[in-house]
Amino acid sequence: MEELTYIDLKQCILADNDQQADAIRSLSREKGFFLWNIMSSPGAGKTTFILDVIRRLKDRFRIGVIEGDIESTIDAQKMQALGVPTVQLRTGGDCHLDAPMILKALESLPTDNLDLVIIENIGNLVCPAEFDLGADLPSMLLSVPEGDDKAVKYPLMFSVCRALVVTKVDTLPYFDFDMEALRRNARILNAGIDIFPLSAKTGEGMEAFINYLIQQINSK
Ligand SMILES: Nc1nc2c(ncn2[C@@H]2O[C@H](COP(=O)(O)OP(=O)(O)OP(=O)(O)O)[C@@H](O)[C@H]2O)c(=O)[nH]1
Ligand SMILES: [Mg+2]
Repeated sequence: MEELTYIDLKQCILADNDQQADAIRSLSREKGFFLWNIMSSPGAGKTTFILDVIRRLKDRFRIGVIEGDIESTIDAQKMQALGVPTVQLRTGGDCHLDAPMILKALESLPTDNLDLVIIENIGNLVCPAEFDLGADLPSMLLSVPEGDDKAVKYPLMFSVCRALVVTKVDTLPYFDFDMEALRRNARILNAGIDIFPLSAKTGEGMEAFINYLIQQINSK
């Protein structure tokens, strides 16, 4: 019998992605900007959180934004309204951003004059975790209403992130959310993960995260 041709497309796609992620790392080193990737499920609070971070840091760092969405420019318009250079990536159905998309977006940003590039990834707790974007800080948001069991149910995302922001803590009185259980389960997967409970709505906990981010950027 003739030998069967077998091509593992996922392996090919991820290998190609990793090469492009290395190219992003070289570019960010050469140009001197810090790349911060933010992932979460839809509606966890990425845009609200990023807008608050930009308001707090835009006089200190030159910031640019890459906004990933399946459709619409709603979030990108909010970023642009704060006066930061913004690129909208419309995937038209793809549930994640990959390294070639980020390289393309970086071509449209004034990277010679930026200190911090923020990526708002597509709202999805699964697929974005598989794609290395060459970020200096891969991070995720988990909001209190989503529940404290998500590290157990979606382990890859918690494994690949260096920072976990637990947002919407102002809603803790209304949900059975066990912060210690979340910390425990996240650290089983990822012992070194840095965890920040906060609310982008009330500002509680924001300063601790901002100080962490400044320290990360300055130590690149
Ligand atoms: N109570 C409370 N609500 C919040 C907080 N952060 C965001 N929200 C609300 O959560 C909803 C979703 O917030 P977004 O910032 O749009 O979430 P997102 O993750 O960017 O959503 P997608 O881009 O669609 O994935 C909005 O109604 C926000 O006002 C918070 O800290 N506390
Ligand atoms: Mg958003």
